[in-house]
Amino acid sequence: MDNTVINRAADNIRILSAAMVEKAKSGHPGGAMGGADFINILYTEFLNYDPSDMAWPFRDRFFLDPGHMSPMLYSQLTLTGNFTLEEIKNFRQWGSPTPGHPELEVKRGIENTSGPLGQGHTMAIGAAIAAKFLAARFGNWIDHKIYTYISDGGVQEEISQGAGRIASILGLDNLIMFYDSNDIQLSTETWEVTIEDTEMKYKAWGWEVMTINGNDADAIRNALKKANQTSGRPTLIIGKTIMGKGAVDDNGQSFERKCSTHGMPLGEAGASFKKSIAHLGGDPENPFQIFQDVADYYTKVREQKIKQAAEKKNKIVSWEKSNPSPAVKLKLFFSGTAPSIDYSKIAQKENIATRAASATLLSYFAQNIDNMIVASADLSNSDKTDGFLKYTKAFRKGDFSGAFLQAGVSELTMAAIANGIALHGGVIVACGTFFVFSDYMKPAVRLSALMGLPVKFIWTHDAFRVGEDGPTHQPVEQEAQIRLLEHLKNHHGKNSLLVLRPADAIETNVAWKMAMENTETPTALLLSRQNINDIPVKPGSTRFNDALEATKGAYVAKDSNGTPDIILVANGSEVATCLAGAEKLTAEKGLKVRVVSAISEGLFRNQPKAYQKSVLPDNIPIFGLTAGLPVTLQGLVGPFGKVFGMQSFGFSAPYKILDEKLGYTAENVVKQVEMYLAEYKK
Ligand SMILES: Cc1ncc(C[n+]2csc(CCOP(=O)(O)OP(=O)(O)O)c2C)c(N)n1
Repeated sequence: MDNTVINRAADNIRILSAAMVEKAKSGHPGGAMGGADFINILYTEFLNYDPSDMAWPFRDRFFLDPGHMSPMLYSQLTLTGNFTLEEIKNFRQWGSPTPGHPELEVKRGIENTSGPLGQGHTMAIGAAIAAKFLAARFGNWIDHKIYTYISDGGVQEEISQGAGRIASILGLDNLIMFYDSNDIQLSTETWEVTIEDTEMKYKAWGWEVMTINGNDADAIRNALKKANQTSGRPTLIIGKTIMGKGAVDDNGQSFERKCSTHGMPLGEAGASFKKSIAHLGGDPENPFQIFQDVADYYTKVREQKIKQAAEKKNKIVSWEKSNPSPAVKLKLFFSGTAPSIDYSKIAQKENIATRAASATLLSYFAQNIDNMIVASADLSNSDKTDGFLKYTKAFRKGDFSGAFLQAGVSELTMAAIANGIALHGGVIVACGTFFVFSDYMKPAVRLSALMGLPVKFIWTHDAFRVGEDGPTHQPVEQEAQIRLLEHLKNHHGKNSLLVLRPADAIETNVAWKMAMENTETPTALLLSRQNINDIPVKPGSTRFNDALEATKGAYVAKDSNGTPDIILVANGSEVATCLAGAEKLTAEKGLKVRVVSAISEGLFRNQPKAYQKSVLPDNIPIFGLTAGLPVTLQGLVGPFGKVFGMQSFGFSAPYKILDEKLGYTAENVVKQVEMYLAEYKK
């Protein structure tokens, strides 16, 4: 095949990428210049998409892992007509659609936010799982491919271990990964930090692996053809590429394979920008151009892609006509609408742990929601995601009729996969583990929050009451940490994460309702290991109706007769402790006590001030009780309030002993409140 124009197009991508970085005076040109040949062939000859309708649900997807190689993606998407030259000239500038690292924008062909190495390709695995899940339900015409692009950094990140393992155990033959193996990274050459045989590693996991010259059009084409024919396993194409391909210095000598071109403009790195552009066939005075022959070629590619997509769309329309009710269902799934469920009808046993209440809901979901995937990192029987599993089965290679992902012990991988499932669309996703291990998941939770993905994170064993397992398993500072994301807005002005720690079983119904109906950001559910006494029903109400008030973030769970002398505020199981303390304060000390259940401070802060003041007036002393750090409730008690919380890591002992020793009893509430009131009145 004549590769003249293809190679010119790759050089054009190299020129645009180098020019973007040079103009911005910041960015990463070298990797982008090396990867240009692959992405160019992928987008012209293999990727099935509609350039005029990039969000078409049945497109192939391309997930970039090394976000620092954004110039390569933006340049590619400029050739396909999704970005303008003007926009890429504004690379990394305020308000431009070409930020330093790509930020999710499906309509323009950006399938995922990337930057933290390793997560991008793991999200691709999530998308591949979602595609298999939908194909198992609606037919093998859902056969789109998920392509992903990884670099040395992504391969070295620990998350790639979980991703590599899961992709192969599930036989994800709809996943094709290109490894841009250029032997260069940021500070060093790759040989200085690893001697691993990456080909053997992926083969050992069960991948199909090919090693090719990643700058050779024919080799790339052949590898992609072979990958597309591979069945039963994912494919890794190791492309040996040249960092900074085409870069030359002032003397016209090669300036390729240099660490310095990884992360700075060519000129700054020691190459000659102008000579490099000329060497690649561009105009050094005006590098932001698309060559005429390349533009003509891409016009044809564009027409052909639109035509091919139209053919597939027509086939889908015929499928829809012969399968009207699945077609309606599938549309509904892709609309992302929350399922309509009457949460008041989901009965709970009395005085149970909130993780057990969550299991009841998950069992209901498994039987009533057809597009939900739940995952657990080898704790399904403890985090009670087994409530879901009981009514379905785990995914197996070749069988995606189930809806449960046994992720193995890999919390970060699981969270990034959940993000990828959500990114694919058409599927609701939840994943569970112990709250203390949210530490392992945080980088993916952060990206989920940044992208506004409706992933549900189920975190059980929410406090020191894990008990005998001791401090390694007892979250203390985790709630304060994770609630910081409630204070942080996403780019659409929403709290970037909704964090819910329900106080009893029925509040857990409401929490799950809030989680399912929150289709715009991720939600975290913090659930207790131990049983909790239910909050008493208010006269003439139902517990569900009372608990519905949790949708405002905080509500009065039990009020005093007349203006309270003291307000106790808590969330989770400490609400029950506060209620017990309140009874004693009234019976023994004659105090009028209000108890507030604050499931989410972030949500409460979004309510009108009048509501906030009606729950927590600013002229009444407020006492907070938390099994987390005192700072968890500091914002709710205000400057003159007091919070009793943990001062240290937990301890290994039965949880009731811990409650006694650490002061989480009605008696200690009385004592602490008395001390606080004495201080307050001074
Ligand atoms: C989790 C994470 N750690 C560190 C970085 C900073 N970083 C960006 S690129 C890079 C080196 C990666 O080298 P490679 O993946 O080989 O890319 P190339 O040099 O080929 O462009 C590092 C350490 C990051 N983006 N993400």
